[in-house]
Amino acid sequence: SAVATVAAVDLGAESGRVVRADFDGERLAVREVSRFPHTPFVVDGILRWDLDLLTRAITDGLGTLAAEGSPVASVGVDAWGVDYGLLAADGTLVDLPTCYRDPRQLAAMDEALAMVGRERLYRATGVQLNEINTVFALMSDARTTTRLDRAATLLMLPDVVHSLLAGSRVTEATAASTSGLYDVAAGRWVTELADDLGIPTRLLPEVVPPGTDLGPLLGPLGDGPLAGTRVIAPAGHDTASAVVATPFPEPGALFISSGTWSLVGVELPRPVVTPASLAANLTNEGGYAGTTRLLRNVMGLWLLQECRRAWAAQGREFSYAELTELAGREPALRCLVNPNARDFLARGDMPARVQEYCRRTGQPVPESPGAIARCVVDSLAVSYRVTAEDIAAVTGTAPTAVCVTGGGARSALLAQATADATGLPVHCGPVEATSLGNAAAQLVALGELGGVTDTRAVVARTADLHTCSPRPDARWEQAAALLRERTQDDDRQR
Ligand code: LRH
Repeated sequence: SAVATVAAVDLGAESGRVVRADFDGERLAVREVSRFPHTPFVVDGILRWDLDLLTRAITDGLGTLAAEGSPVASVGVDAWGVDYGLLAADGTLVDLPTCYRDPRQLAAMDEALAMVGRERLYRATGVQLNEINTVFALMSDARTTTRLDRAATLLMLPDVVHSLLAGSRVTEATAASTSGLYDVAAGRWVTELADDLGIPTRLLPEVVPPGTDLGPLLGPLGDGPLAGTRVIAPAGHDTASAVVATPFPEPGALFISSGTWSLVGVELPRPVVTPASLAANLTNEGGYAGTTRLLRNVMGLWLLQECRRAWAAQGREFSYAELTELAGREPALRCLVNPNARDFLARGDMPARVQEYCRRTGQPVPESPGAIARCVVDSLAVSYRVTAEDIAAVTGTAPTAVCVTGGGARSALLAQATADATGLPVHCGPVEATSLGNAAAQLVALGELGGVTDTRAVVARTADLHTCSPRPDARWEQAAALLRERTQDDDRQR
């Protein structure tokens, strides 16, 4: 049968990629056309993303795809949440987008808490209190820079790229939902909150649902080999795209979108904003087709990414496969860190910080890279268990299985630890869920796929999936109790 081809651009914190997706009515196949690593750097005292490199690499990748000769029906961009670009009236960026790991956001969050309180921030948006949220970056912009004065509109990062591709000036709803300034239930910016925090509401753009056609691809590619290609917004938040392509072999399963972050949650018809969800600090992010993703951001593979970077700087290069191999030879559960402690948020010497955390909390200090990686893997698995318990308490329904997607689904060690810690079967894959979900939203908009149920059936048919069974071991339950205590201590120090 005829094949529809679309391009999914997926921007991650470590690297971006342009992916070709082909749907033949039966199977959805994705293939990476190009991949481009990138690193944030400091400009004018703030950590920023290298958007010039990213846009050049995206255009080059689309050029490579065009050269393959098949017509490309559409292109769509997803990226990590919370970060944004500021556009001047002529559509150009006023400066490079800032990075949520800049320490300026910690101080801004503390100020916001003092000004309006945690409960108001949560009730207005359903979004967990997290120093990475857009609202705190914008507060810092307003108080310590003049960048907002030069801007006419704010767009979330995927839509900054869409604006460069199609000249659009709107932002997509799932991306907006990560900002901490958007009410997912009501589908509107919470302008009263923005006003009270000193954030100019004139910057907040029109919000459109995933699947919106943003116009024809402009520029030399649109005028040339990609004439006729549309720009279609997918679920712009990468995690939302990953959930679209999570197969969910049983209803009510917990998803873990596992990359730089581990996003651990469930898909629900509507937000849950209650005293219990506030106390558990679970977030309600916008999902595809009006769903809600009730989840927690767990710091994720970031800890291992930064460990690798630190070791590489000392001339010791480890692949993820080598690291998990070394970690697998270490005994489980010797020491545990709270991955979400502020200690681990910023870039830096992560092995030393993991060791320091263990020392400070009176645990055995892991010395070798294998022991440190083991500590990280166990700590993530225990965090997943705690999150699963919190979600069950808040929704009244205990998950019966876990679906892990993204790069983290490659790690058999992490999958086994997750199964053991949660006591649940863990379904692994697809690794490419984000790109698949991005492509699927475009294909639904083009009328090639029926919707999310259809998408998940296609993904289950196409992808290489496997299941990991839990092994009973009471130590994980004790570890979960311990992690809860440490998390309370860490939060008290905030
Ligand atoms: C994962 C992610 C996550 C958070 C973070 C900033 O890539 O999008 O959901 O929002 O990045």
